[in-house]
Amino acid sequence: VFDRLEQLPDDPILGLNELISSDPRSEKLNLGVGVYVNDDGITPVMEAVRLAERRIHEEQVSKAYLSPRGRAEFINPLGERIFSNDLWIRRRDRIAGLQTAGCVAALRLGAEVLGASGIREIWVSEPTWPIHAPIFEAAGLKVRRYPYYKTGETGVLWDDMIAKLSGIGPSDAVLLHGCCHNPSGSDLSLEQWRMLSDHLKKRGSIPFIDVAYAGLGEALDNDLAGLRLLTELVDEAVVAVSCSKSFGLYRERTGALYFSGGSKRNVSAALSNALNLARTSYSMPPDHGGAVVAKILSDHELEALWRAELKRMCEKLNGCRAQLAELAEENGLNWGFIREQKGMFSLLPITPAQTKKLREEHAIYMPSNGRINIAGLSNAGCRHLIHSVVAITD
Ligand code: PLP
Ligand code: TYF
Repeated sequence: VFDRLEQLPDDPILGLNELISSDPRSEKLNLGVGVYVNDDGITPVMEAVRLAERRIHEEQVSKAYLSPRGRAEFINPLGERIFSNDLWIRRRDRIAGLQTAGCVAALRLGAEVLGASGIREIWVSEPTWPIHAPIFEAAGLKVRRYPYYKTGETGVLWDDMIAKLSGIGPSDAVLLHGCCHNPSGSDLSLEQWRMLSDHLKKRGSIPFIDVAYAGLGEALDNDLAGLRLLTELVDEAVVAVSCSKSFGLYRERTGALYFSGGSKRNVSAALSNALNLARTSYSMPPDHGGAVVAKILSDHELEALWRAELKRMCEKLNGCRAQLAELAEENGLNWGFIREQKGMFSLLPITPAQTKKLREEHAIYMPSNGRINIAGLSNAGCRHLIHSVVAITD
């Protein structure tokens, strides 16, 4: 049976880790997979998470099944933090969510529910995270692309984007990055979120928002302002949330999927479809990450600690951005856009052949589109990157 199968390619980003660990060069620089790293080059367990885990370890008396929906103590407080207290309360009966195995499962379940609702096509930004298209295609949706960002620039291609989306209709969904666009780091302005919301409403198309970096752009509330405005303005929206970066829970697979809609009946129907899919694929989400987030968000001190740690991570990213842009400019590279962009990633204006050269000749690892993980840059790393780019382009 298995001889009828084709060998499929590895994950285009996660695969880099293996290459890097087998590289013996001491100067190697890992700018590949999007995980936060601190100044010591490690991806730490956040202190708030460690404390929450300790309490869970002491208090937990059972590992019995939960439900396909996961923990309400996770879904509700997380929803409140994402959509804001105010919106969450006002929309109490019109937003429904479930806990998922990371944002990836939320994206997949959301796409399946959209497909079951008659959505045929989903529009994604060009460029976008390379896993988006395969997830949506696996759910049976046709993936279309709207222009979004041109490498080397600061802002987004707003006019081209909205022109491309001029013909969308009720069988189209539009994928948006909530903040810290992956891979470009360029986000819509609040005014653009407003205009896009009007456009989507007029065309009867539903937005699907992927929120994977909340708190890592400017600050939690600023980063979520566009999503909140859109939720307020459009009739219906689907929102996939990741706790991988914002809580550092990557491998615990912690995320959530929310449906926001015009009526209690409709969001309940959407939720029931997602729950049915969960039940028939993995039954229920892994508990631990959700238990940790629930513990943090139910305790003022733990939440304050988490918010402070998140703020420090955000400040570090913005510090690295400023430092890299400055050093680049000193060396004649026009990389000021890196200073203006947000979150974990920016795209370097270099070719795939040059990324290969950086890897082979200078032990600098990044995906072939030139995306760099900003967090991976120490002082020395910035210098190594800039000098290497100058060396291969001279
Ligand atoms: N969406 C985007 C835009 C991402 O960059 C990532 C990467 O982690 C994910 C979703 C996946 O998140 P999770 O680890 O929660 O599945
Ligand atoms: O873009 C990134 O690097 C992160 C991590 O299948 C990631 O989003 C990459 C690939 C993948 C899952 C997570």
